[in-house]
Amino acid sequence: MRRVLLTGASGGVGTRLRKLLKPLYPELILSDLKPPADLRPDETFIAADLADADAVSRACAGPDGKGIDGIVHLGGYSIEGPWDTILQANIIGCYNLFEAARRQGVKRVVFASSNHVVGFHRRDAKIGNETVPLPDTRYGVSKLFGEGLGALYAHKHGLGVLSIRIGNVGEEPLDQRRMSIWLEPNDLVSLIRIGLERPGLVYEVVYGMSDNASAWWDNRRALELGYKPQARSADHLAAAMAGQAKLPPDPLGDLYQGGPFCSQEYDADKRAR
Ligand code: 15L
Repeated sequence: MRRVLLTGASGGVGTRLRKLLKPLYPELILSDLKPPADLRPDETFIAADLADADAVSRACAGPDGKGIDGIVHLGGYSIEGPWDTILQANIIGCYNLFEAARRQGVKRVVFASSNHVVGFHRRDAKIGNETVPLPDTRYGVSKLFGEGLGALYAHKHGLGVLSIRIGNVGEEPLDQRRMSIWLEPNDLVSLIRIGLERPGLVYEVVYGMSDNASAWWDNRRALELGYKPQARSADHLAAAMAGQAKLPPDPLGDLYQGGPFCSQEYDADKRAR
């Protein structure tokens, strides 16, 4: 696995990953709508709008047109948004990405899915990767679509695909909800390496979280695939509680794993069932 394309390289998670992946994959190719402000001379960048199939195809051909081995697909719209935004960036964009990967003979795709695929599961439930998805937003639905595409391209077209249902990536858990779903960046790199390098991988879904004592997810599949999370959210409890104290009350969101993504636009209580 030499030539790896990182989409969404200019975003928050992309910025962290770009630095951590470069030593592992020296031929790392970065892509996004615009280059990172601090792009270094030893970094390769290809601009691509995910909704533009030709541009995505050019990115997957690599800087010299000789192709790439693997893709870490972080690109797209990373929170809830208007339908057309989600449609272009996450639905059409993800299709363009997998289709370009198939045509270019890319071996592996790591798809950055999200905890919002299962956001309407309650916090008092422990769920695995076979639990029925309950997306909490149009954004969550688009991530479920991406997981579906990944499964299709793995089983029908022979790509190896890992969907990581990422919790929240950062140096520390930001609040009480993130204590359960926090993913330290180096632990994300460990999961990405499994997706890019584990021999024989066909299609897998794992949860992207560190070693969180209050987790709502049974991540045994990730452990079976060799994941050994190093960071523990319990070591950052004080920081998370300080963040929690600054949040507005959200009794509805507090019931569900997706938190504020569930309470946003919520009006189910206004209908008789
Ligand atoms: C996500 O999927 C988002 O991309 C990120 O911005 C966070 O909001 C995260 O979920 C979360 O649930 O904390």
